Amino acid sequence: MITIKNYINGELVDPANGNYLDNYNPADETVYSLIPNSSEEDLERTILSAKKAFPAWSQLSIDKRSRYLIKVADLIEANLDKLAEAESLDNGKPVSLARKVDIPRAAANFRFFASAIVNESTQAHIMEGVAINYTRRAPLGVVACISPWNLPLYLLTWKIAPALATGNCVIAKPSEVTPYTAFLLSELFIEAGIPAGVLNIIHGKGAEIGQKLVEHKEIKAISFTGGTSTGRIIGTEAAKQFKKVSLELGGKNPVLIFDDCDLEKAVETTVKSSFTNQGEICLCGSRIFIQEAIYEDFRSRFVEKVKNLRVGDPKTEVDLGPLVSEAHLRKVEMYVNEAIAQGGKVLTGGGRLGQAGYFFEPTVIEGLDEYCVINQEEVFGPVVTLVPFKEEQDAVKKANATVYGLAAVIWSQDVQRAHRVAHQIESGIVWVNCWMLRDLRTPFGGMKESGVGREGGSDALHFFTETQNVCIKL
Ligand code: TXE
Repeated sequence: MITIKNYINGELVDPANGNYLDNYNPADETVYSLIPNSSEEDLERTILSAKKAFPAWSQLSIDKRSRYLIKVADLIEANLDKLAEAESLDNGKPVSLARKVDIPRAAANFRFFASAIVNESTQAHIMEGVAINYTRRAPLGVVACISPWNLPLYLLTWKIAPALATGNCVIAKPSEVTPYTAFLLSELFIEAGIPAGVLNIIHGKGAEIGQKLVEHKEIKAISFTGGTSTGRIIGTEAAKQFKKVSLELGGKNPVLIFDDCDLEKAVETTVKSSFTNQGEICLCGSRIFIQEAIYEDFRSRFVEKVKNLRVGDPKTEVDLGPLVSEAHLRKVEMYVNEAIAQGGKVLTGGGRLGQAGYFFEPTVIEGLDEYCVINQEEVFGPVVTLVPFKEEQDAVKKANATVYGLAAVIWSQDVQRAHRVAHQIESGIVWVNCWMLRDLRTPFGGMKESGVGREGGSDALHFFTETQNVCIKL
């Protein structure tokens, strides 16, 4: 049994109250580790430790801060196998995926922001013969980074890296469903010699210790990724104290397949955009809209490929592992049953697989319009729907018929059409003839109920700093 600890003031410590929560292996439903069920006493210790570390860390030269972050990136890379296995054990994703995507990206997050601060410049506004204005960016102080369970280390580091790079001290709250790689990251921070208190990681329940963290008056900003309903609670709390807040929330992403697309590529990539990480990525396409002329052709090729996906033990060569938790399995089952009750026809999949472990079949449903429950609410699992459309405006209308607006995919060989449609889609990210192609400099985030603000590149550097203009009379 592994006992996960909090990381406070440079040390791995037990929760003050001695209480722990069970942590499950989703592949076999056994409890394999214990997580601190932290209390306000632990939170106060993290706040004190971060406040104490802030003056020295924020005044350290950019070059030195950058070198510290590069050390962390190097250590993540050196521990690739261990971290990938831990991520798979905790979350259920195939080890091969964690090794290829999650862990390399966690290292890339540190490397990217270590380099971004060295290359960042600020503005000057010259009033000829009168005055010079220059803009500086100052770190905020102690900030909170709250991350979800679907890409545990990848998304935690996506927040921590820019926050630390810009000179803030961080209190991170990983998901209680997948705390393991955050714990291993704290060990790497100790090994890298990062000054005590610069990063603190507190484990425990979102609605309890997470909520207390958000409410704490010493927290100057909150960067959150998770469900839309939690985002609403956090946004409301942040507004009361005028805290800066960045919210990356759910999605109900449309994939638009036009009849002039490269069908083979569209089918192949849409299988990935539907089922990678068991469909538990906020960027996964879950509503597939297909132009009428190619609907049947797309459907038969797509369903055939989906039937060939391998679901099973994530330690072996599979395409999908189990869903993250029993509660999540129940939620996915509920949505599929609801879709069937509303008249949906299951083309493949549709249910739980096996007796032990939270495995769910890759599922394709047709026969429902864009307004039914499964096309409105985020399922966040291996379930997609197929819906035909007539022409461009019909596709745009159907794609936008949701409260979400995170990502969209357009498949078409017509460049003019791709631009025209992209500009009408209400989503923060549009991919044309590709999916999940990420340049860390680009703005990342959603419109409508998919979030507030953007992460990535200079947006993240700006979020974690306060802008000050200094005007000097000549
Ligand atoms: O996320 P929560 P859950 C969606 C997906 C999923 C649903 C619920 O549809 O089924 O959200 O997932 C912490 N104050 N996404 O319940 O609760 C919590 O401890 C402060 C989309 O697991 O939003 C965890 O660290 N913190 C998504 C984090 O918030 C709180 C990724 C996210 O948990 C808190 C995951 C509170 N009151 C789920 N309540 C995406 N956008 O990628 C919870 N937390």
